Amino acid sequence: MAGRNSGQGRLIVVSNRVALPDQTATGGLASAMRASLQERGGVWFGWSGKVARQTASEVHKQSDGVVEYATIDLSRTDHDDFYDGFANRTLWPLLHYRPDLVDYDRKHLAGYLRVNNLFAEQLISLIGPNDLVWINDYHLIPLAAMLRERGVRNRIGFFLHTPLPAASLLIALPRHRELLETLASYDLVGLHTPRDQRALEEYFLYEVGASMRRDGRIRTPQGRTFRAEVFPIGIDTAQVAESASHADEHEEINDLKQSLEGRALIIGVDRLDYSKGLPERFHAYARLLERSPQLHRKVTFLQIAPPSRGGVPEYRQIRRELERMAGHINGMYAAPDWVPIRYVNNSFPHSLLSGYYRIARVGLVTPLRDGMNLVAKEYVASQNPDDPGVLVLSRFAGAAQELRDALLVNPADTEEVAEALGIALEMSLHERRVRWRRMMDVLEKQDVTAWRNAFLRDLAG
Ligand code: GDG
Repeated sequence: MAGRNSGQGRLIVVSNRVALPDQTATGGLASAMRASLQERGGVWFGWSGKVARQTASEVHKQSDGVVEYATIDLSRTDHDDFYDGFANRTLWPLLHYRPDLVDYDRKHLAGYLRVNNLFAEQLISLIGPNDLVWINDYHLIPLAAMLRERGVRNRIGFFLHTPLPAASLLIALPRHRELLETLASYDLVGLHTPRDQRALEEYFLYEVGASMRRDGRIRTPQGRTFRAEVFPIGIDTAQVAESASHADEHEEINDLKQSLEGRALIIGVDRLDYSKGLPERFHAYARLLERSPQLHRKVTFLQIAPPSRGGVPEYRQIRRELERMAGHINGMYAAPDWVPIRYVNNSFPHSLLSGYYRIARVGLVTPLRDGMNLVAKEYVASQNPDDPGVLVLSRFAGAAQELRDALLVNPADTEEVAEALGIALEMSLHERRVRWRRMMDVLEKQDVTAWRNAFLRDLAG
């Protein structure tokens, strides 16, 4: 009975990638969907993460008693054109305000549409009459339109986990209307911030010729109506706080603490992605060391950056750049008994991450653009209430709309970030507590369960 819910249909979550029960979820979407489904139950459909000789026509099913996982494999060509190609070389940079990195190739677009059609074909057999269908992220924008073409009348919602830039940027995408107009096939489109919502409304008003109805629905010239609403995603705040409070039980956490020998720790945790502003962050830390010799040997910066999307050239390039920068900064400032930057390319279980966050005096989260940024929220939720650390946060992360008590910075302003680091390291216990409490209040109220419930209530309503 996975996913049955008091007489309603089931919840069917769709995302490009499914995090199977035995896999670590290292992305924001996977972390959030796993938390959303675990409590409510339902079906999670998407790519298995496996590249097979052929795109499989067969759906693999498994269940952990609460969630039913339904996955398909993709062929090398489909994976390369759809995932590495159109999703991650065209849409991702565009949505993150990097038109200079957009690589448009009709072959990739064809692969994107092919895989979305394949998803629609396989999904249709899983959808029952009253099921709610919740499709996630930029990989699957046209999926509702393809389901509608096949006669699906269920309520279908879409959540975009990335930012949505202004219409003037979106129109740089060749054939943008063919893709973006399909958003009108959803009943509800969810976005992280009011700015993203406005961008979507403006795109439909000025590019598509849609109008706003009195009830706030967008009406296309063809007469289809849908709503765009703001649902800032949260984390499982209580669970992260609980896990962090057991940090001392992990040998790895104690090892890190001991290795610091009393130095203050600055921590960054990001998928290795150019949107996360890592080179800018390294520069700012170097600037801090340059302007504050008294901090030498008193501070350590730990950057955890598990590689992602290695099939895309820009990701391989930024990896090389960061290795070079870390080497350069350590070469400039290291002493025989002190390494200023510890740069780690591995991923770690969440139980360890929350412990690492907890012993860090500063959480340094400086994306150039980010839909929300869950790491910022996890850092805050992991703090020791008696002696909390300080969050330094980019104004361009969606999280900055809610976490007003972080030290907000422009990540491109090296001097400003270096200054904020200096302020964070010296902040009084009283001020740290006041700021932390206010941020924690937000995170407790707007956790991942509240996010999911608000979205589903709205979709079902
Ligand atoms: C997208 C949007 C939006 C990181 N390293 C490890 C690890 N992680 C986990 C973190 C966190 C998640 O991955 C990263 O989430 P973010 O939100 O920071 O970033 P994206 O992956 O880019 O997520 C973003 C999000 O979707 C949700 O809507 O906030 O804007 O870009 O949960 O803890 N997890 C583990 N080991 C690691 O080494 N287990």
